[in-house]
Amino acid sequence: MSEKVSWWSRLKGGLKKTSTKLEDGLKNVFVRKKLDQETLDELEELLILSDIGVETAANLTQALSQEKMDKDITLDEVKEFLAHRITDILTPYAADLNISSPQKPHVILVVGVNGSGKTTTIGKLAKRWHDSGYKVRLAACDTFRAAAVEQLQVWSNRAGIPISTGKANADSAGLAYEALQQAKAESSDILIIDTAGRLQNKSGLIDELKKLKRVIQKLDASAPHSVLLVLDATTGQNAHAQVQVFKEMVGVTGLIVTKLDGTAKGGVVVSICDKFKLPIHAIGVGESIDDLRPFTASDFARTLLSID
Ligand SMILES: Nc1nc2c(ncn2[C@@H]2O[C@H](COP(=O)(O)OP(=O)(O)OP(=O)(O)O)[C@@H](O)[C@H]2O)c(=O)[nH]1
Ligand SMILES: [Mg+2]
Repeated sequence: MSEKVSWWSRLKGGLKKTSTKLEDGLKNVFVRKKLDQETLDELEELLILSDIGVETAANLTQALSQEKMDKDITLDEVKEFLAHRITDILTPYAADLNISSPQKPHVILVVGVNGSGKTTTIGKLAKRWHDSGYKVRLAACDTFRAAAVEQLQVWSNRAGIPISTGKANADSAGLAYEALQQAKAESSDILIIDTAGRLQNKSGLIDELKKLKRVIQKLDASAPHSVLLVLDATTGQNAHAQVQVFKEMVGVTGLIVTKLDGTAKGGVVVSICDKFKLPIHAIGVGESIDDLRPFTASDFARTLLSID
């Protein structure tokens, strides 16, 4: 299989739950030939139920109404219309993570709630950057669970990437400091810091993240150069609350949305782009390393609408 074909099929497979729900819904809504108010209302409801977001759903429906009200319309035309509009919404936010900061290493702090996919995502990103010639170091600053360190160590050993670890319950800020010192000493290009999952409403844990930031800034005032928030798509609209809090508390620079394969709530990606205007650097559509992929607006929109 060519790279492009395999990526398509992985994306399609990964978004299947969301796209099937949307496609089935659209088939039920567009039973009349002419576009009328009832059909539009049903469409709006369907888009909201697909987690595309209340405001975004209203805007999309409004746009369709302006163009097609009382005119004949086919299911395929509706799908094309929505895919185009959604591509327009997503395009400004589909951006690879740029790691060409003048400061070396480029420090990436990875944050997110429990189990959102931080550690596995770090493993995948680290391997990819390592394979393309960057010198990478990992910092296992999730010191709450011994298993968390081991989990990152597995990725590090597999790919031959150096890792900084501390004892259980060690001070995570101190460990991050040491890791950055080490990364500077060995001229690493990238330092990726894994952190403990935390609920956005637990202020103690958020305070620790802030402390970690302050401490590494003693070595490099411009660090961290990226703060990646990893979001689990299966949480649907709750992901909005997560973005809001992490953005206020630690200044998120970009997002990674995982587990799109496990949910019919994949539309949440659209509402998050529309609302928070933050770049999405990658999406996860499965557990294997090839399932973490760059986020491309048109591919995502067309897959969502089941257009080949
Ligand atoms: N199906 C699916 N599973 C995923 C994806 N990304 C991560 N996972 C799984 O989600 C689970 C949790 O991932 P972790 O990387 O441990 O999450 P974490 O954010 O580090 O969790 P904590 O350290 O406990 O906060 C693992 O079993 C991963 O394999 C994805 O895109 N799709
Ligand atoms: Mg983890």
